[in-house]
Amino acid sequence: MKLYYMPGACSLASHIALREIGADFSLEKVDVKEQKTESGEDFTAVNPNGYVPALRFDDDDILTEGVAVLQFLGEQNPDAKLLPASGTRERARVNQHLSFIGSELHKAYSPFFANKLEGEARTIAEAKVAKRMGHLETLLADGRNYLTGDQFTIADAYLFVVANWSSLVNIDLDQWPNIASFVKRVAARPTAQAAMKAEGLLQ
Ligand SMILES: N[C@@H](CCC(=O)N[C@@H](CS)C(=O)NCC(=O)O)C(=O)O
Repeated sequence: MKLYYMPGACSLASHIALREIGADFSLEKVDVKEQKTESGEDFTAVNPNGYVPALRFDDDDILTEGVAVLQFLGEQNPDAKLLPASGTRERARVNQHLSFIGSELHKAYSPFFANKLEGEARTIAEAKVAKRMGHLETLLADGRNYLTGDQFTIADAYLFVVANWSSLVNIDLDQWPNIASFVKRVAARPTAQAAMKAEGLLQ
């Protein structure tokens, strides 16, 4: 398998999941502005939507959309316990978090990357992030290690990546101490360390 990624982007969640399951995979960095990969591939031929992540299988089939990639990796590797069994309430809960992070939280951070946000536009965008993060801060207030309890899941990999964007866009993560602790906890996982090193985010 090959993962198309941008350093620190949402593709980092898939990257961490690949390491959590012990997959045999390679990495290909993408320049989304140029729509070229580091080895010179035309990225529009990989993902016509032009964004990462994309996962290329050994038969050249390609899977896109981060949540679909994460779910596939979790489902194919039950021993890694990244995703509870299909049809259970626990699975529904992970799906709830994936959906919330993908459509509510990730997209609340997106405007900070797309535009130079200033004045009222920035205030409105910050308020939206704060509302979404506030929801997760309350959830984590009971001392649980991860979103659904003490088991790390694909939803945690995704939240880790998105919450980590805060410093890049000058949002103070420490205003949500439970999420800040969560981010440190996930960052300390050997898989997250290895993934961030491989993407050039850590020495
Ligand atoms: N719906 C997509 C969105 C992926 C996405 O937003 N990727 C960003 C990085 S986090 C990207 O590649 N943006 C570049 C672009 O859209 O041009 C998914 O969930 O996989």
